[in-house]
Amino acid sequence: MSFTNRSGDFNSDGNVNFIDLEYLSNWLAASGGGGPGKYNINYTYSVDNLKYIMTDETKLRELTGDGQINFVDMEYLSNWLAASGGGGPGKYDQEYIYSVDNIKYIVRTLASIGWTDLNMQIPNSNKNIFFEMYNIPYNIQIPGSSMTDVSSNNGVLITFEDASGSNVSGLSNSTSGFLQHYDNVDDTPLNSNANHYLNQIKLKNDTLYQLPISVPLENTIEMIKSIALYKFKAGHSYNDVNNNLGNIITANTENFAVNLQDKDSVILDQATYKIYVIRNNQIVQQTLLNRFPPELNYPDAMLFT
Ligand SMILES: [Ca+2]
Ligand SMILES: [Ca+2]
Repeated sequence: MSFTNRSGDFNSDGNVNFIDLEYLSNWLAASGGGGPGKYNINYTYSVDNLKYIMTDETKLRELTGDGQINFVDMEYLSNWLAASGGGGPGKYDQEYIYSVDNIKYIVRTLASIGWTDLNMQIPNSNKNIFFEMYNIPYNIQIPGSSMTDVSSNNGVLITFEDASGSNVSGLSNSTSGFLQHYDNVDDTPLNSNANHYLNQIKLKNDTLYQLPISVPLENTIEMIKSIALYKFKAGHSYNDVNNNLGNIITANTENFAVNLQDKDSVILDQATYKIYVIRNNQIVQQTLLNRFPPELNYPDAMLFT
């Protein structure tokens, strides 16, 4: 099941409707009114003997902007349902005025994006490039940095300039690999032959890497719009269809403007802060990327922010 993160979706099925109102009502009754200290606990509602829970994730879907789920949210949801004509698809992200109190109500799509909601522009094409990356900081702890806690099993996504809307052009997957932890000999070159073009890229110990993923090309020549990590929220992962929410952390690639062709390989290397384009078994382009944020001058990070 794929879903979008929406305020008011208390039963986590992607839509907001009367089922959520009932779920919320029963959880409030079972938990004794909700609010602080009531999250992540399974409450059994004595009337129907079913279990109700609001997790940290669903807590983010509260409706009134106070960070808590309580009776005020139930009233808000009830009024939105009445004003919108029952909620459901097509009713989100627009304001409805409730005729009884003449106040506006809205159910919003939230910033969190489900991994399964990322759509590929053209999943199948006879043209493609390959993308891989190395030496991404592993599990670093820098307060305020979105790279904090980036670890293995997070995703990678690539978007070309001509991808439309929210589509992406390439995604890591379970066969071609989510981020993996390199925990081995420091400074191991991608190719041990000193004359090989990949010899200059060296794996640092205790870093993350992404093996080549195929990125389908729509046109003969493409340019990359963005390269990003997808960091799953705590308790979420790509292989849990009900819990795969995360945040997108984008690399600063404004220096990188290369026309890519069919069968090119693109390698992003955090250790050299470069992005390499390989064509016909040679490096045809290497671009030094901006680090983020430059004024902080982190020792290892930060191509991604
Ligand atoms: Ca729902
Ligand atoms: Ca609230």
